[in-house]
Amino acid sequence: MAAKPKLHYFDGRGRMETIRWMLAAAGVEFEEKFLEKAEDLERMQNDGTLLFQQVPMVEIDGMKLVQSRAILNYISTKYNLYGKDLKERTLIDMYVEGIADLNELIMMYSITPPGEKEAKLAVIKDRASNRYFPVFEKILKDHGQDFLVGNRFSRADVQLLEVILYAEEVYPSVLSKFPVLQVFKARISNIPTIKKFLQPGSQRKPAMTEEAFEAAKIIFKIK
Ligand code: GSN
Repeated sequence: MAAKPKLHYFDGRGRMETIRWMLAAAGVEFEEKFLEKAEDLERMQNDGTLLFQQVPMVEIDGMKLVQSRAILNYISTKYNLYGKDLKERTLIDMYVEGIADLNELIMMYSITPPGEKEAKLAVIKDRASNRYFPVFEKILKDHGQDFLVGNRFSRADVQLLEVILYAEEVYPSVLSKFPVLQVFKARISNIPTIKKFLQPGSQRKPAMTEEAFEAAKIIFKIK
């Protein structure tokens, strides 16, 4: 049996969390090695393990993969979560890049100083309600299928559910005007692999706390 993928990152969401989601959705067990101090990252930077001296890094199938998007592309392709042909794959790419832009806004919000949070939250509310979620509501409504692309479960469904949950953490009523997305959320949350990942005790990470951010700042030497 092939070794389990091994994820190298700090013990928080950041740029690894979507990778955790994707492996979990695919039903793949994985191990994690958490960076705890600056020296843990320095060691990997000095021994040539990290192509660009950065994590996330995932050991999988004899490779040491870096760059979170490349890692997600590999996992999604390997586990048939990336469409049946080039056109479906490109649709999925467009959808997940939009989702990633919203995800990035929410990730940066979580590490924004208190005085600037209100303005950032207003941008998230506007983008979620007026730019991103209307698009996915319409796609699902227009084709009437259970999944975003090709009538089949894909990474786009996984990543949309992930960002819906993050958006709800900062803006609980965000789906109130999107009935189709409410049904989509319930449906994707009930897929057995995802249902398991959503349960307490899984490898899913909680929202970034002040404490976790302070720890990450030390590891990554962020001023
Ligand atoms: O998506 C990616 O994996 C890369 N384009 C960015 C990875 C990155 O910024 N990694 C940071 C850790 S916090 N990431 O979200 C990192 O390893 N910083 C250490 C450094 O020396 O740059």
